[in-house]
Amino acid sequence: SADDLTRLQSYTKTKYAEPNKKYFGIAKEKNIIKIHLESFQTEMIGLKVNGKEVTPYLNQLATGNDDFIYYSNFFHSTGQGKTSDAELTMDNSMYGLQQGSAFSLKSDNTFQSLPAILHQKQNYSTSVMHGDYKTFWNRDQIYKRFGIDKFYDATYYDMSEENLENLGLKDKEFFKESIPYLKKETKPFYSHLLTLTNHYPFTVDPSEATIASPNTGDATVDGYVQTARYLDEAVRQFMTDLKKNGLYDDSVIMIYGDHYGISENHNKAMGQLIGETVTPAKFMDLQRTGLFLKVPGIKGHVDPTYASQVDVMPTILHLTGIDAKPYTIFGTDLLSKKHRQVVVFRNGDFITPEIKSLNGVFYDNKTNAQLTDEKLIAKATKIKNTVATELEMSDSLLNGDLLRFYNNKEFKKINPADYEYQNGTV
Ligand code: GP9
Ligand code: MN
Repeated sequence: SADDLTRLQSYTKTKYAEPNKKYFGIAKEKNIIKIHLESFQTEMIGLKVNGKEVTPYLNQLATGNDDFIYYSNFFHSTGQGKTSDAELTMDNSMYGLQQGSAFSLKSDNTFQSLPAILHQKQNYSTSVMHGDYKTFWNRDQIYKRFGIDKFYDATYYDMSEENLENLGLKDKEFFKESIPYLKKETKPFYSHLLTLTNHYPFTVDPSEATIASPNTGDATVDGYVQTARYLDEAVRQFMTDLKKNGLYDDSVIMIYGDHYGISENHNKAMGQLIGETVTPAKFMDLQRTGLFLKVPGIKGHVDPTYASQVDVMPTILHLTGIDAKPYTIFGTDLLSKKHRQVVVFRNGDFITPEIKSLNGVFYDNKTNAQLTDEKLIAKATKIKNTVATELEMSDSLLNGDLLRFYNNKEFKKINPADYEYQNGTV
């Protein structure tokens, strides 16, 4: 009801973090290229297998000496909706559902999404590109509610047998074929490219495996190293092509992992790979999926701020000079002095620079030793309660479809009937 909306907004209002004046509007009307790394975990950054780097290109970006800010403590907050939860969170600054995928279950809801805001405020054209068919995760329905103009699905790509691996188009081919589409987008554009090859069960054609298997004896973990390398090469190739086509310099580029690739079932082999036992606390450390952010006018550096996918929307809003205040969102701008460093996981666990909360038990984040200090336990308990409230609020938003009651002066309601995703003719 409208009362539930009031309750929700009196909560989200308390989370508003003012923009940092230094960066507000610095990326106004710049193209935004968003690259979704399937199943990428930053544990691969800097990791060597048999003396060889798994992800040499991303490692280079992660030094901070390239053009990107590397957020080294950036986590996913996805649940059962996996990729679709990551997309929901990135573009709406809310959490996925406790059970199932909001893309499938809440596709008739009203949203006030980042792509729609960018379109309405600064005339961005918006698109998604992906080498799978448009009905997967119900994307062709929910994207209409997000106000996404164009959806280049598999029908826009050459899906010949030799171009496929696992769920769909191979990443290198996908990026190559996406360049002409990007070039045709009306500027400024907000384009979201979703990769696919680094997906369970992590298979790669032997002729395209450019790093030797770590031979842990676990096919999932072994394969992951090789598909992560393939993904790394695909991103490098795409960056080179963006530069060649004049799309690199003046664009905001963000690269992020969507969710873990390696589940608890593979803790033993993962431990062998990283040379460390994967305890439950260590498993939480492995939920870092990373954010690399290039903003014209901001020099590359490493930023250890704790953050998650929910924080991206307010960050992009402020970079483009749109105040996040009128929007009902949960994240806080990464560049704001008031950014909140509590990372909320979908199951109610959380992590801060100081504390891990896992299954009701608190740990020192650095040492992973159980907390004994009364003061810290009291502090952790307090945070745990706000985390529970936060998830409850996000659930109420989705389950009550609360944004339908919100007459936001700063947002023109989306009519899904205005959107239709044609098939490509490749
Ligand atoms: C499918 C792809 C994978 O199109 O995005 O989704 P996931 O299985 O990772 O949720
Ligand atoms: Mn995924």
